[in-house]
Amino acid sequence: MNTTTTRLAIAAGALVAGAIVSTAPASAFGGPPADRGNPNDAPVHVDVLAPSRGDVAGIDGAGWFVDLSLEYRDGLTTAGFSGLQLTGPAAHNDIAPFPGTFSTGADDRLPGLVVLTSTTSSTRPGFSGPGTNLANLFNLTGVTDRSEGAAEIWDTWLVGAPIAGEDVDTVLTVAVVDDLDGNGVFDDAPAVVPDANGDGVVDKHDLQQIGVASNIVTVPFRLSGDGA
Ligand SMILES: [Ca+2]
Ligand SMILES: [Ca+2]
Ligand SMILES: [Ca+2]
Repeated sequence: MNTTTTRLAIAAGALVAGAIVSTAPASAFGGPPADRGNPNDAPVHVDVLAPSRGDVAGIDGAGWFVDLSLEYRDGLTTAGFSGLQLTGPAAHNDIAPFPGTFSTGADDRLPGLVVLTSTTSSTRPGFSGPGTNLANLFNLTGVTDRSEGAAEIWDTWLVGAPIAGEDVDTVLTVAVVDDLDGNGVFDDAPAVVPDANGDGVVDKHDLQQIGVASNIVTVPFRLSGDGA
């Protein structure tokens, strides 16, 4: 083994050891590290770039980000990607040059994506509790890498209202739903994820029951109630 190979082996060993042992910083959340799923056997791979596990995010329950990287192994067509998106509430909604609708429910630009929080409001207009698919609230959607026939899409949401509460622990859950209607496109995210396994909560287990095309990422973090 030459020096370069040895260094690579050591680095790889350190990465593996890190993945198993050291990704769980001491925090108020306890338990195992964030569930990253298994990226190796699915046609879509989800990474949550923000928030990180244990973060205390935002201002008065708003002003936090959800920032995603979604890699579709078979490219943009199977992603159901329908265009670049720069959108938001009120005057920002569905206007040139990168129109996209803005509401709760499945995203018009990336229609297989499901984004949930465990504390999503059930009383705000358009929101129906933790099963509410928040994907169509994302503001900025673009294509970052198309090498080797795949498509990596970055997708970002600046949360403008305390839709998941404040001064509260929550869990973000992100996945891409499977091709449920068999049209060859991952375009089947529901507006509201049902309690499919009937255990009284809506979480990753219900997504597993519905069927997913990706890993399911869960990130426990806290929504700050502090002002600016
Ligand atoms: Ca949209
Ligand atoms: Ca489909
Ligand atoms: Ca359930």
